[in-house]
Formats: sequence, C-alpha cells, structure tokens
Amino acid sequence: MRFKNILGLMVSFWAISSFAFGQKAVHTLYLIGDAGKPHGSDASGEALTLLKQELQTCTDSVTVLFLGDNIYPAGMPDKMEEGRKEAEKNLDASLDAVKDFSGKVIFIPGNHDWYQGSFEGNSRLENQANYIDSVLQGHAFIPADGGVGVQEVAVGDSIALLVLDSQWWLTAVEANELGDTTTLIRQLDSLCAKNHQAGKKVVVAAHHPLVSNGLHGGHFPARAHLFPLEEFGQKWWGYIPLPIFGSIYVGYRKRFGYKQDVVHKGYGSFVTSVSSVVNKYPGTFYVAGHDHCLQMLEVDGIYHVGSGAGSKLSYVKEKGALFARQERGFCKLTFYEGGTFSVEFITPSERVLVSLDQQVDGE
Ligand SMILES: [Fe+2]
Ligand SMILES: [Mn+2]
Repeated sequence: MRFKNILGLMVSFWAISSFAFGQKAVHTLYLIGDAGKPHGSDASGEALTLLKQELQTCTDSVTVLFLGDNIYPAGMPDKMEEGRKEAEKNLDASLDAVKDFSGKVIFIPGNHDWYQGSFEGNSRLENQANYIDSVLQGHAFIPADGGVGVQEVAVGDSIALLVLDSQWWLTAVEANELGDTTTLIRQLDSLCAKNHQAGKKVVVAAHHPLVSNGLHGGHFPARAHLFPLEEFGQKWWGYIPLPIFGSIYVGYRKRFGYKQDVVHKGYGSFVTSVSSVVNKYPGTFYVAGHDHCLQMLEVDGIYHVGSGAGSKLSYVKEKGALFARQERGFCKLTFYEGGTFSVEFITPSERVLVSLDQQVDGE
C-alpha cells in the first residue's frame, strides 16, 4: 500500500472514531466466514480465538453471523458416517467462540456445508442445523428446515437482515429447476422495498459474493501464472513451476470459471438476478464470505463486504477496494443512532476502520 493510502486511512480512522465514539451504537454485526477448517495449521484458529475475546465485552445488541463454509470439506455427515467426528471438531471451534455470548448467533450455509451442492447436501444441512441447535439451543442455522427463499431476521429496530442460501440457487440452476429462483427474487425485492421505505438499513447476507477482488472473483496474483498449484494448499507441489499451464489455468478461471466462480454460468445468473434487485436500493450492504480474505468494495452505491478469512487464506487484490487484506480475521459492522455506521476489520495484528471515500489505487 502506498504512503498516501496509509495517510488516508489514518486520517479517516481519526474522523470515523470521533463520530463513532460520540454516537450511541444501536446494533453491531460481527461477520465471519469460511471458519470451518480451524485446525489446518497452528494459525488457522486465530480468527475464532480473536472473535471469542472480542465477544467477552459485548452486550445483547450484537449479532454474530457465520457466513458459510462452517464445516470443511463436506458439511456434517450422519452420526455413524465417516467424517462425522472431524466435522464436529471443525464446527466446535466456531461454537466455542460464541457459546458464552448473550447476543444472537446465526449460521448460514456455504458450498462446503452443502457438500458442494450434491444430492446429499440437504441432509448435511439438516445435520448441521441439529448439531448447532443441540449446542446453542436456538435454531441458529438458516434455513433451519432446508427451505428456500429469503429469510428476514430481526436484529434491532432499525436494521433488516435478509438472508439468502446462495448455494441453493447454484444447485437449482444446475438441476434446471429455476421456478423458485423467480419467487426468491420477487421476495427479495419486496423485502428491500418495504425496509427501505421504513427507513431501515438493509443488510443482505449470503455465502457467495456478487463481486470480489479474490480468486473466485477472477483476480489472481502474478505468481499464479508460474505456480498455479500454490492455491491448492501449502504443499511441496505448490512450488512446482508450470509456466504455460499456469497462464492457461488463470485465463480459464477468469474467462469461464468453475462452478464456484463469479463468472461461471450458474453463479453468474445468481449475481445478475440479485444485483438487479439490490442495486435499486443504494446504501444496501451485501455481506458474504467464500473468498478467503477480508475486503470491502463499493459498487454503484452498494457496500460489498467480504469476510471469508475465518480459517483459510487466499489472495485478494487491493486495487479498487476500500479495504483488502490477505489476513485472518473478521468484520465489525456497527450501526449508530441517526442512521450512520462504521465498518471495521479486525485481525490479530490490526483493527482498521474503513474510510468510505478512500479507494486503494495501488496494486
Ligand atoms: Fe470457503
Ligand atoms: Mn465457499
């Protein structure tokens, strides 16, 4: 990051802090995604440890939202099935971070919770919902019954949290069952309209982002052209140079993508349809995980928050973002009396309040 960006962030930190401390917070949302592999390396659990510490000082007007991929690699198998113990262990770290906290906790599903959208996906979501409920006793998983549509969750009087199961959409498109997607879009539009007219801040939450400066958004570091396997884990084969294959791979991901990439046909239909609704309501927040980094982008008056650095890490491009870090952590979105808000990213090494008019112009 260049000097002027650092200076800009410092100035805006001061500016936002001044108004934030002078105003009463009405509700705070903690956003953490892709936290389902907390035992991968020594540092993999650091975001959840940090969240647990952070929540020790929190009151009731706080909601913690787990943005999907709560269990890697394939969601929650049946009790006697292979992989069940590992799945429980992976989810337990998230549950432990929130179990002594008195506010609201919500888990939404990602592609890994869905078993990558396979036919077994629904039963794995049900297993996860039941397991979370057995620990937290509060139906914290949405959608609890495997149902589709938009779920409106009450989080304070002035905020409307609208939750979508984006992997359900991707699965429906693949199975060519598009009927219900039209219903979902109509429902989303009427809920956005109703809450905007009521003067509420609208936060739409789903696992899959509409736009991302990370890998799923089609952004790769230059070294991916030489070491394309590096993305698939820090193993020895990640350091095999594959120059021509690397460029073909990166080009393919950018142009066509695979099922979990923004440019892919099925995912693209989700992006087009949901964007056509939320873009009608400037000032809306769209919060997601999926790319394993922390980022915030502003596109056409919509604030896109990406908070998928709950356990894994991957590349994010800084250019064009209001904030971007390849670091584990989470986002704190605070709403104040009078309709103002602040966005803060918290990692083990820093807390950064995002300035809304300071796009990063470096690489
Ligand atoms: Fe993920
Ligand atoms: Mn994902």
